[in-house]
Amino acid sequence: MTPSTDRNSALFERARQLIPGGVNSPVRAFRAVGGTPRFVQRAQGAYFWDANGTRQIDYIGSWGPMILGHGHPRVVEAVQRAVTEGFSFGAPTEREVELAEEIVKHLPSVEMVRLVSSGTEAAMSAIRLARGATGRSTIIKFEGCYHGHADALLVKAGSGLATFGHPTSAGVPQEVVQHTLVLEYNNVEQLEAAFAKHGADLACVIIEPIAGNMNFVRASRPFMQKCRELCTQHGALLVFDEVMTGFRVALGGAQAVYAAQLPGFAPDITVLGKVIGGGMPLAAFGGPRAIMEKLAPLGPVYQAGTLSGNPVATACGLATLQEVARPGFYEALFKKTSSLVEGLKSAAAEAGIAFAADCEGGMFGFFLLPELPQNYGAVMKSDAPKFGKLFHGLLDRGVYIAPALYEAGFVSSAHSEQDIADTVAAAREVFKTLG
Ligand code: KE4
Repeated sequence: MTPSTDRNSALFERARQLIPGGVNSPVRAFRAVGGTPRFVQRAQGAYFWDANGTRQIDYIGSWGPMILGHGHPRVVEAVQRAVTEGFSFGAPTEREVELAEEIVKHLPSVEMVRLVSSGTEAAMSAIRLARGATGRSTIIKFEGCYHGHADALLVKAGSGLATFGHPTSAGVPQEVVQHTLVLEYNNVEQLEAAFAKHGADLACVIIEPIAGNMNFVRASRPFMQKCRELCTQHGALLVFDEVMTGFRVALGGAQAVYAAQLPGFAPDITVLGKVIGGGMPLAAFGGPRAIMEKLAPLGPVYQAGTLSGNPVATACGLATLQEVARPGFYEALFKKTSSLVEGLKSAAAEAGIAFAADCEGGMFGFFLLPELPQNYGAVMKSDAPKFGKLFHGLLDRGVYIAPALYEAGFVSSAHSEQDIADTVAAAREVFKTLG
């Protein structure tokens, strides 16, 4: 296909005249891997077709929301019905209550929930709530974890251990991030040192329990246990950012995975998004009643949103959660995800490629590294050019993975065993070219 006949290139050229970078979210621009982003024309089940009509097996699924695949009939029907009843009211609806009931039903740590429109908004509001509930300002986040683009969370590690962070973005004043401590993920000693020094000022620790923004890095059990213990000991709140893992790695999210390893484990505040909206703009944050009742209009912590609990988005999210709650859903999903990961591992081994991978529920990650990295520094030792070749080799064979080595992958219930087999076969061919 020549650039002149490639509709993706033509659309990208048009888009770049009007939209910064030609995209409405930076990772979509393929800047980490080069090449032309695929403009999606339509999607169905496990696939999408780009502007040239080329089919891709979709392992991004809108970065996590499309756990049922694209265009699940029951979700489409629920959305179609909802739009005939009205797009938005700025007033309460029964369906918001039904969605809140569905979320609370599956997350024992969440007694109340507030619906918002994006993961960024949910994480930003959760931080404000933690600060309001504790009367403290300092927060801890971890290098490599992403919690959306609220100013206080766009922070990279300062030099040395447990120092206050520096903005990762222009336009974020140092004063805004002066209360944000950035630590190394899975570093127990650093966490203990930070609490020893700042414990009395700490409002919360916010963490991705399985860090999908480092591709796929689990918090170790000792590290997670220490996060919980130190927060409890110092009166800080443990905020689980489950925007990606919520209803994705298990019906009860990553907190259910950790509770199985650490009896009685629970975070204080949970941030949700992606799957709970089923692909529509919907996110949430929740926790115990005593904390959530600090929120306006009951309490002093202000938070609001014109489209919060939008009736069409809640229809999409509710239909999605009702489907994933069906018995056996996650067992069947995990069977496919682990079959993909094991297939990729064996294909890489056959080609003699350093390859490490992990998965939980419908989420997976892999690294062109000999072993699974435990923190951001280790992840970034990956061979970026080699990843770019792998990405484009798969793309040319109709397999669409994340265009960045620090992003996770997602399997939906619509992916068939044949799709998994075709993906592994494509990877087997590409791995041979990476030697
Ligand atoms: P949104 O504001 O993009 O809805 O959610 C922010 C967010 C918060 N927390 C976690 C753990 C997240 O992964 C995200 C957003 N994830 C990225 C993908 N890594 C969305 C893709 C994008 O930025 O375009």
